[in-house]
Amino acid sequence: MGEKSITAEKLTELDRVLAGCRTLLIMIHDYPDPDAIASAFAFAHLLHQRYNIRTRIGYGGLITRAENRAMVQQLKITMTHTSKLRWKRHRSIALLDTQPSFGNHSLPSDVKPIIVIDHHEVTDPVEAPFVDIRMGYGACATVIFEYLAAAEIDIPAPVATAIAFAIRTETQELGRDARDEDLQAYLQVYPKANKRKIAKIANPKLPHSYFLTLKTALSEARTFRHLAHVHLGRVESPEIISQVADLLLRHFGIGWSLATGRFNQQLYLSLRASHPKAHAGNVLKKIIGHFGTGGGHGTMAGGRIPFNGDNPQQWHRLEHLVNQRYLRALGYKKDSAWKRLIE
Ligand SMILES: [Mn+2]
Repeated sequence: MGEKSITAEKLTELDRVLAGCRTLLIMIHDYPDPDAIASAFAFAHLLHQRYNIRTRIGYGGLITRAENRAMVQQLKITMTHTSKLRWKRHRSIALLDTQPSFGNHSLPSDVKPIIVIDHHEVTDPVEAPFVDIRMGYGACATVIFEYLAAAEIDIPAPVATAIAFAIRTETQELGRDARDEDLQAYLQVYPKANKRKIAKIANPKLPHSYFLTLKTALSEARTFRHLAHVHLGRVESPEIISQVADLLLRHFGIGWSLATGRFNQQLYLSLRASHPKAHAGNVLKKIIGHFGTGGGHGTMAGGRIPFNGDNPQQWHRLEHLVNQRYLRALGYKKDSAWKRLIE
């Protein structure tokens, strides 16, 4: 229950930081997932109800994953792409579900947020007038829920639905990197959530490209002992990469999975681990090193390596290097022999 009073204290601090504020831009990470989208949607509700602040939700990248598109459509969540934002017009900015140093958002480096709320491990100190980072929370949406609860604000069905779906997906039904706070938040929003909409959001029609990527994933995946990896090559959107990493991890006997994809002159990486204390964020940092940026939690992490390779061989070399560093990060010889998952 100690966490509840922390939120109450933070709410008082938020009151001070937002005094006199009339409009605010809520930024989330690129290729936003349900947790980022729900966090922004719920935070907008808090800011409107408690401070009468008008908000806009900004994001970079694309929203191509069918589930995420369905979420935005079903819950009528209005979001603005960064290409349509003029930074000078937004004096107050909140950054949610990520941190300024992470490199996975489109906030220009000279634009400083006044609020940062997140649940990923802190790797670089976060400087902002208001910072609330709850490492160990399964979902950022849980943190925002606690603010709504502490402020005793009614949660309407669309917001409850968004939070419920976010917690569910981000923690794989409350089983992955989730703690009691996530469960408590889920139990409180679930009765108010629209179950028919959750079903529609969770099971949308999938585009043909999804099945093409799955084919590549299955035929190109390699394993060594309890490690699996696949390089998907060029992808239509980075969102598919984490889905493939999740899928490979489900293979019997696999404890670590790494999926990569080439997109926009960057190699995107998604790392997953079965063991709850695997420190996937640290392992991914070892793999990426100074080549790029990344972050994560206990069993999941993501990052990217900027790369200007213009021929396939250069990309292959980078992917090969990633394999070696993956093996080394987990204590194996860098030239261990990978085998095809499916011959
Ligand atoms: Mn999150």
